[in-house]
Amino acid sequence: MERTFLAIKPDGVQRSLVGDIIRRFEVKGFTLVGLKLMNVSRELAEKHYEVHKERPFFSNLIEFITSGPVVAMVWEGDGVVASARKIIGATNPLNAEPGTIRGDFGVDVGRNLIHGSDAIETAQREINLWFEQEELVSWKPSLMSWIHE
Ligand code: IDP
Ligand code: MG
Repeated sequence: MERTFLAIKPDGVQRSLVGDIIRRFEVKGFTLVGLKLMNVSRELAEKHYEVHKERPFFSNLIEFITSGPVVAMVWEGDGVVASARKIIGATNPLNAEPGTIRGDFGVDVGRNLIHGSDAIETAQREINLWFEQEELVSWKPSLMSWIHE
């Protein structure tokens, strides 16, 4: 079953948006299989954002993501990787459509509330980076037959 890694960034936690953000993935019909509130070490942050290490915003990004608690999550479902990216919206909240998380709650690319894996392979890498295998819970919601034909 397809899985993705999502993280509510420190701005989402500080602004009391954790419940609202989680709710969007719940009501969509995806299954939560991993969840933890954590402070992010510089080492983890740098590994997570490794592909951006040459970008001018890298040091600000690392400062920001390590500045306060983050809610790290793994969600499961058919097509969850691409669908979660749509629910999250464009990287710059000013370009994100209303109805998306970034479109509804943000105005600044450096405060865009949530991370979501950009591809199935990236998701696998990020889940392994952020979670131990035993922290993930495989379960079948009992209302599945009302969500899937
Ligand atoms: P994504 O989060 O939509 O996948 P990426 O291009 O992977 O966007 O960039 C990772 C994160 O780096 C973004 O979510 C954002 O917080 C930050 N970022 C990206 N581009 C810029 C920029 O031009 N200025 C400042 N921060 C940026
Ligand atoms: Mg990205």
